[in-house]
Amino acid sequence: MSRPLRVKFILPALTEATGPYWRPIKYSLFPPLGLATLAAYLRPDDDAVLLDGHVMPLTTDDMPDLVVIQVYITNARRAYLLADHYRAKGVFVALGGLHVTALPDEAAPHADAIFLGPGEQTFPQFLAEFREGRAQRLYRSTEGRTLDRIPPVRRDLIDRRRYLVPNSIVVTRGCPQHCDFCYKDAFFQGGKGFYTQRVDDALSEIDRLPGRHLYFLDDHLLGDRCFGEALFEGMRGMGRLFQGAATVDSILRGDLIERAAAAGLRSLFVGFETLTPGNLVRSNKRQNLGRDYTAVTERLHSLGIMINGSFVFGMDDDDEDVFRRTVDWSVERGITTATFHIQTPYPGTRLFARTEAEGRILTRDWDLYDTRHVVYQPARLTPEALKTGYDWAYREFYRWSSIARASLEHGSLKHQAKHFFYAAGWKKFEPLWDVVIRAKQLRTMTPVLEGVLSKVSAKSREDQPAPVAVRSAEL
Ligand code: B12
Ligand code: SF4
Repeated sequence: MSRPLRVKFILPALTEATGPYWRPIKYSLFPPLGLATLAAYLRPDDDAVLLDGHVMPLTTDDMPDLVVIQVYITNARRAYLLADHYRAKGVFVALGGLHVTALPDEAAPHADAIFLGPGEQTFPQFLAEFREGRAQRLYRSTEGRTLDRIPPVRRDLIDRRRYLVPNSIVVTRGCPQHCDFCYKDAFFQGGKGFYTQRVDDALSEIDRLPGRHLYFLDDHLLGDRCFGEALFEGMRGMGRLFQGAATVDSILRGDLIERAAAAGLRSLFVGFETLTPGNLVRSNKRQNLGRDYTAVTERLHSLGIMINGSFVFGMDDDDEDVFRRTVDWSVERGITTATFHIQTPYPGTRLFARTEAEGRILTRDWDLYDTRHVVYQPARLTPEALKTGYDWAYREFYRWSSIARASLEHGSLKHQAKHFFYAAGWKKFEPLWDVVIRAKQLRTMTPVLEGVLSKVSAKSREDQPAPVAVRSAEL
């Protein structure tokens, strides 16, 4: 057997984490789950460390055998600098993640090996070959993707005190939809674009997580009905409170959302994206077309589920009134938190290819591709008007008066209070969060979060007796 390896996993900070938009709490939410997933493929006698540049200083004076770096578009510059530094010292550097997959030719000169697509199949193959001294330059994930029997995520490498949501979890990969602006089709090219864990594996991982609160980081938690039904059945009676993300059509279809609420779903990130049908058609977001957005908000509210609405500004049908229309609708519909994005054509997406072919890409400075800057020529707005409108929308939505008005849209006093404290807590108490983060006391806030996420709705079935967990073999 070969000697044990010393491996260093690094998530370099996104550029904005050091810029004027930096909100320490936003970057202290989730630990680097992708890297902890990869670390699980090491041998028990290997020595691993995991550094997250958002929450801790990066030391670079060491000499590990292998450095593994996760590259997002806005940390790419910093990732390449780190990679160059370690390679100059003779350390083997592996680069992977969304940006490497989108632009392998850009990443390759900074790495000894690059990885395209998800790492569950390629990384263990690489490790075996690396130990034998015959690592390849390029590993591409293709057919044979599966999450069956993947080893447990190396959560022991995560310093839980540094995160508000150490219990983040992903039980699926990808998404069944094909929106033109999304990373998904490019990242999963060459193999399956949506697949799930076995339900019993997912339930076991949930079981291993301490406390009550969970955050599912899956792109689309309701994307597979059978999987969702079994997962939520299994979770009933576990006493969990959880958050996740889903599409508007999946909320309106069948009763999966009721099952999720009964299992403890308390807040959902919903991709509304635009209130204009023409934009949906052009961006191939067909699952939203003709859907009654108001019915979505009503259904979620009736189940006591708070809504984080995602909206994109600057699509081709958007003009000056898009900002006011979107904010007014969100406040009137009682959306709890909103995430606004300036449309951003990520390299590798169909949106990028189209925008580039039309000569509308204004800059290739990837640091600016953070959905807060205008990097392309909008059709019906000037870049300045788009940026000004985006900034205005955030200010307007999170004014005290807007938060209060949106809260009052809910029927019960408890739901109103929850909405108010959740939205205000997220955007209005930045100095308090900073103090808590500096004192490494984020976990003391978890009970507060759990309190705000507690049940409000009479319609929830949480009180019913818990059924026996459904195992994936029974599906
Ligand atoms: C958590 C998260 C964040 C965290 C990131 C920090 C962190 N701790 O990870 C925070 C909150 C900071 C964040 C911010 C933003 N995010 Co974000 N985020 C996510 C989210 C929900 C989960 C990431 C995750 O843990 N995935 C699960 C793990 C298992 O997968 P993974 O990380 O991709 O790792 C796998 C592979 O990539 C690969 N891999 C990765 N690195 C390496 C390295 C090697 C060597 C190898 C072999 C393999 C490998 O192997 C891993 C296992 O398969 C994803 C959605 C998603 N479901 O992935 C969006 C996502 C990454 N975010 C996105 C966006 C748009 C943003 C924001 C711009 C949103 C905004 N306006 O605020 C910002 C800023 C990002 C930026 N500036 O680039 C997009 C990215 C689009 C793109 N093309 O880049 C995603 C994909 C959401 C989406 N569906 O559109 N985000
Ligand atoms: S529904 Fe969301 S995750 Fe799925 S392809 Fe569209 S934008 Fe991407």
